Parts: sequence; structure tokens; C-alpha cells
Amino acid sequence: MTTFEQVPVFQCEFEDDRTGLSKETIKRALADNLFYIQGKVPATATPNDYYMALAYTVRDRMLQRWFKTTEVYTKKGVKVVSYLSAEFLLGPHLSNNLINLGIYDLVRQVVEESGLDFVQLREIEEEPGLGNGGLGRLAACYMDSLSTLEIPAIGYGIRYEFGIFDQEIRDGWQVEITDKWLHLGNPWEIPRLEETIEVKFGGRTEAYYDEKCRYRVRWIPDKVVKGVPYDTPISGYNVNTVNTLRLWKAEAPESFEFQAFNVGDYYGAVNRKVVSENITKVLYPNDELMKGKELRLEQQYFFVSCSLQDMIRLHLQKGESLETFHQSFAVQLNDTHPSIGVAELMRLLVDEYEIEWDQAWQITQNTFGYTNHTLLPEALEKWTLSLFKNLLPRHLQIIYEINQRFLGQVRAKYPNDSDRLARLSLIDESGEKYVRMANLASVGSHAINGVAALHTELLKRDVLGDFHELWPEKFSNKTNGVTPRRWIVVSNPLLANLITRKIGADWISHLEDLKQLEAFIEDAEFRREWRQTKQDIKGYLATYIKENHGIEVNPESLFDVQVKRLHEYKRQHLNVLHIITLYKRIKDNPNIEITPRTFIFGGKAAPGYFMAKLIIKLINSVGDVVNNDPDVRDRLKVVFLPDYNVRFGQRVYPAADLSEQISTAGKEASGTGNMKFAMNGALTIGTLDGANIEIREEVGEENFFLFGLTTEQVYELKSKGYNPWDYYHNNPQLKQVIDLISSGFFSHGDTNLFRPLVDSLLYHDPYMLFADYQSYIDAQDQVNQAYRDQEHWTRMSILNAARMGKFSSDRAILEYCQEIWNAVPVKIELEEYIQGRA
Ligand code: GPQ
Repeated sequence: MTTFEQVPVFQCEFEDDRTGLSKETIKRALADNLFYIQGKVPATATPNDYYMALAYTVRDRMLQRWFKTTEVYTKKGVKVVSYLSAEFLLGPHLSNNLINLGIYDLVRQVVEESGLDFVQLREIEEEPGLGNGGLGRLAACYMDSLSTLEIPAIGYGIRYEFGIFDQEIRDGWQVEITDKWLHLGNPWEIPRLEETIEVKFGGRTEAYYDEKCRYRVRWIPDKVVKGVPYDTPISGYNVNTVNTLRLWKAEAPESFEFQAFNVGDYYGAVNRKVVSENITKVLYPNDELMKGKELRLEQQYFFVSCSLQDMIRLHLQKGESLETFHQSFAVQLNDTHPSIGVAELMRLLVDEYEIEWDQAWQITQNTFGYTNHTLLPEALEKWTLSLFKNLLPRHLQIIYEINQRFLGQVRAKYPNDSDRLARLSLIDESGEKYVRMANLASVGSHAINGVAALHTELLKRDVLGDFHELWPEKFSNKTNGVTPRRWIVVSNPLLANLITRKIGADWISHLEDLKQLEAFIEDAEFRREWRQTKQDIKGYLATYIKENHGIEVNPESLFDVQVKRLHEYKRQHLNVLHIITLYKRIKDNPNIEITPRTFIFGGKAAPGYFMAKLIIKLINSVGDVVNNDPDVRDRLKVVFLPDYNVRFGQRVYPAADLSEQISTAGKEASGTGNMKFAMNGALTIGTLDGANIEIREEVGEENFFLFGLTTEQVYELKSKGYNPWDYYHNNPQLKQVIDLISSGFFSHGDTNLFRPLVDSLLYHDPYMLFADYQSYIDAQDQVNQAYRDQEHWTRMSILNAARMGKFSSDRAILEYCQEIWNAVPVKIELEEYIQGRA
């Protein structure tokens, strides 16, 4: 552990160069930033001060490129991808930027030569947890690939003051703690106060005739909020491109306060300010659940309006007219969260820029693309008309107008089909009336895509079936991908180095190159190194678990990992049924031959999702019994690691032997964790769901542990009447496991604690755990067999990693560019004096 009192770095020779890459220059920059930015000297500096000085030193080395990149984009002729997302789950910036700039080893060395502990400083960074899970992390991976592929792009989102909550586990239960990620400052962002934008809310509309006697509508809002942009640089790997992530913070405009002061309403004025600033206060922590809260719609409209106004400003700055807006920006809607953008762009074009409706509609449709991320009915966004009308009265009118014209077309094509009309309508009129945001997004976009092959097929058949019949040409699949920079190079340097020693470093930006590893599969020394690398990483994780959570795990055991949001459809409880099955086998026969396993769980439950929280409690309760039963003799260990986040993901994916991807078929749109595991040489046990299907196709069915019903079988069984009781009664092993939970065995005799969970399974089992139970257990037994043959396991592990090229986010982004965005790379050239990478 470094002490921060006497650090020799601060007396050094330096070049006359602000952001150079010589060791002396970097040392000098650290000292300068500590003094001039943090206002500290070593005697008073805290570890955070040193971290900040280091972060600024890295940021300084991105600024020339960032500036250049922005300059090129503001010039005419470059089409910019605009990725609209309510979530960006970025994870720590420092290591990622060092890798992308090619200066990781150099900077680490300088920091350490300066007497500082690099790893300690790296761990001080608070990760920006501005997302819930897969959807937000996908946006972050896509930003990385856009920069790496040199595609002009800007990400637009919300600068939540509090991101996803920190999770603690107390007495086995989840407890939520507010995430104060900004409390010590954020060196990666730059506020651009001068580019603040105003957003209107509420009030009413008024019709009038303009000077040319045209019918027009004006919106008289009752509230105006300022959007202040905070920009974060997004570096690409091994290129000069540094794109921007622009996140909006809500602030109250001064004018409102003055008005209130004038009438003496001091409290009212301050309160208005508080209410305005609430808009970007906190991320809603419900993953894949629509709650219909007004503040959430305010958040969505707020960031979308800021972003579209920003794009229009940039477009007009280039001297272009708005008729060509869609040639300047390809706007992608990351799920329906930003889909109010369709109505907002229409409002801006028609009301504020006086463009004719038909032309405005052309521009709008040509501008937007819509990505759907789920089929779960409870996640599909819809807003009651009354809420909509109160908050966005003009937008509701525009949506009615869009709907009327759209349904007119439908009527012409399908006369006398009122059921179809009712299904396609932007307004759900079956009971209380709602605006259907997926319908709005579909009508307002020229392209609609799902995130894995199966998901897109189901989208076309079910959720958006009528839209697919109407416009089949709008639909395409874009299977998700993840960035190999963060998910291999940053998180697993040992494996990355081994790979690079074998095949060179091109794979980092051309992941298909990993195929070349197959040539070494017969090389026993290579297999040994591969196995040893995995072993070393497992050892690090074991040490981490011991030091941070006090639990001893055996690094030689099979590391069986399930990390993801807690959700019944993801079936963490099926995993638990397997654990109890193994435990029962040991209890029945203490000397049974068993492959030692460590079960590692991580994931957050939505704070109001009782069943998900009860599953966390069950995992911990089973862990308490299993981990402390002497009969088990440490052959099984169950650990639930609290506060799963990007940073912990980076630790755990590389250390996994087995990746649990066990959702009910048809429920997981894609999954992206499945890709991160396999890239790092884990084998998958999984259902035919989401991207699992494509992973299995790529790695070969002999290198994948498949189980469970297919989507078709799930539908079939449901339609003929699924009865979980039958499975319970006909499978003695399953019955014993369920009975053991019911008996209070894992709950100190309390037979009530897990009753809601057990009853839900026995009487409903909506995610069909019982139907898949035996098949899952059988597949797990095959895993045990396979793991005993380490040579064979290693071959499978290598082949998994080697065949993951398809799942790079670079491939996914290239497809979006070519098939949806019509965007091409733009090389960013730097002046000679700006130093390149090390
Ligand atoms: N996903 Cl709709 C989320 O993480 N949050 C959401 O609100 C919705 C979807 C996930 C989805 O469950 C995964 O299967 C996908 O891999 C991921 O989006 C990215 O597409």
C-alpha cells in the first residue's frame, strides 16, 4: 500500500510539451494536475486527488483528438449517427481509455515509478452506473465500436445524479443504497453551459392563423426547464476518433424564479427549482418493467427534446436547410424510451420551423430507426392519455394526427378489418386509453430491428406482427455484440496477452481473427498455457472473494457463474434447484463422487420486485446451509456477491468455467453476458433462447451444453394447458427439492418464508422451471463429466473463445451502419506536432 506523503515524482525534468508521451512529460503532467486542478501538494493529497490527477492526465491526452473529431463533424457533408438512449452503463473510464490510447503500460509504469500504487488509484474511480443492465451496457459497447470504426457518432442520454443503486446484502436480503457517483467529482466530463437548451412542459395549445392565413398551433407551456449538456469523450481503439457522449442535466431557468420573487412567493420559486431539477435526479431501477410514472415520461421527453434541438442547431450551423436533416443525422431509438422523439421532431419541424406536415413526416421517418429489446408484455411502454395530455398536450395532438393518417392508409389496404385497425392504432382503446410507444416508434421509423435472430422472428410474428405484415421491408435483425476491448483486453489482460503472443494483436479490432487460435488446438503446450491462465485468473477471483467477502472458495473447483439482473424469466431459481439437487445427493450419500463446484451469483433486483428479492434471499439461505454443512466437505460453495456492476463483471467473466444462460425459451431477447463469458473461454449451459442459439451455432453444438424446451414447445405446452403439479408429482427428485424448501430447511424452520416462491412454482410456474428441471439436471451432469477431462474441457474452452468473432460489437455496428444508418467512416487526421500513441 502506497502512502501518499513522500512521492518523488514531483521533481522531474520535462519537455516543453503539454500532452506528450515521454515519461518525464507524463510525470510532470501528474504533478501539474495535482497542483493546478486539485489544488493539492503531496503532503495534503488524498488517494482521490491522485486518481483525479491521473484521470486528467489521460483526458488531456484525448483532448486534441476530441477537438479534431468534433471539428470535422461540424463541417459539411458528414453523416452523424445519433444514439438516443435513456441508459449508458459505461463502467470505469480510466483503464479503457488507456487501452484505447495505447498507453496503458507506459502510464502504469510512470505511476509506479512515481511511487504510487496504480491498482489502488484505478480502483478509486466511481463507475458511472447510468443504466440497469443489458440495454444500457449495449449502448456503451456500441459507443466504443462507433469510435473504433471511425464512425461519426454522438450518444445522447441523461446525466442522472444518482445512477443504479448500490446493493448490500443484510441477513440475506437486498438493501438499496443511493449511488453517489458524483460525490468526489467527475474528471471525465466537461459541462458545456453555453449550449444549454430549453424544454417546455405542460400547459395548453392554441390554434391560430399566421400572416399567410395558414392554420397553425402554438404551445403555451406552464413550465420551462433548462437542459445543460455534459460531454464525455469516447475514445476508439488505435484510431484518432474521439466521439462524444452528451448527457443532459436539468436545471431551473432563472426567469421563473424572478417571476415568483416579484409576487413574493419565495418558497414557491425555490420549490419550482427543486421540482425542475428532480427530472435528472435518479435512474429508475426497474429493468423491463413499465411503471407509468409521470417523472419517467418527463425524463424521456426532457432528454429527447434537448437532443433533437441540439441536432437541429448543429445541422443549421452547417448552413443546411431542415429538408436535409435526415442526411445529417441517423437517429437510433434504443428501445421505446426515446420514442417520444417521433412526435417531438414533428413538432419542431411543423410548429417551430413551419415545414409542411407531409414533408416533415418524410424527414422524420427517414431520420429514425427503432431497436426493440424485449417481448415481455410488462415492459412495453404505454402512457395513459390523461398523463400524456397534462405533460405534453401538443404531442398528443400530433400523435392523433399521425394516427389518423396512418390508420387511413391501413383502412385503404385492409378494408373492413376493425380488429387489425385496433391493434395497429397508436392508441390502445381496449379499456383505459393509452398511447402505445412501440407503435409510435414503428410508424415513425424507416427501420425496425430485434437484437438476435430468434427475437427478431418473434417480433415479426407476435408483438409487431401487424406492422411486419404492413411493412416487411422495414424489419431486420441486428444480433447484439460486445466490445472485445473492455471485455477481453481490459478485463482479461492475461488471456489477451496469450492470444496476442500466438496470433498478433489484430484480433482486438478484428475479432474474427480469433479463428486463428484453432490452428493451435493440437499444441499441448498452448493448451497448458490456456488452462494455466484460466487457473491463475480463478485464483485472483478466489483471493478477491476471500478478502472482500470473507468466503473461502476452492480455485480448483468448477466456477459456475450466473450474473445478471434478477428476474423470474432469467430463472436464477432454476440454478438454485440444481444446487439443492446436488446437496441432496451428498446428504443421501456423503461419499458420492462429485465434481467440486463454486456457484457464483450476482445481480440486482428492482426494489419493488418482491419475487426477485425473495430469490436473492433463497440463494443466500441455501448458501448458508450448504457452505456450513460438514458433510459437504467444501465440495459445493454458494456465493452471492453483492453489488454486481460493470467493474465486477470485468473480474468475473474471465474467471468463469461455466456460464449460466438459462432463461425460458423465447423470453431473453438476446443476452450479452453470454457473449462476454464465451469470449473469455467459459462454456455455456443454456436454452435455445436469444443469442444463445447463435453462439451455439458458432462454437459448435458439441461445445455447448443445451437443455430445455424450445420456444415452440413452450407455446405448445402453454396452449394445451401446462400443469406444474404433474412434474412435481412425477419427478421424485424435483419433489424432494421443492419439499426441502417448503419444510423450512433453509429458513430455520420457517415454512412461510419461501412459500410465495414455492406456491408460484407449484400453481403457476409462468417460466416453466418444472418443465425444464430434469433436462437442466441432466445437462449439468454432463458438465460434471466433461469437467473431469481437463484436456477435453480446455479444447472446448479454446474453441469457444476462438469462434466468438461474430459477437464483437464492431460487427453489429457495421451492420447498423450499412443497413440502417447509411453511415461511413471518417478518418481523423492529426497535425504532426500532436503526439500519437506510445
Ligand atoms: N433489456 Cl427492454 C434490458 O436490459 N432492459 C430493458 O429494459 C429491456 C431489455 C435487455 C434484454 O433483456 C437482453 O436480452 C438484451 O441482450 C439487452 O437488452 C440488449 O439488447
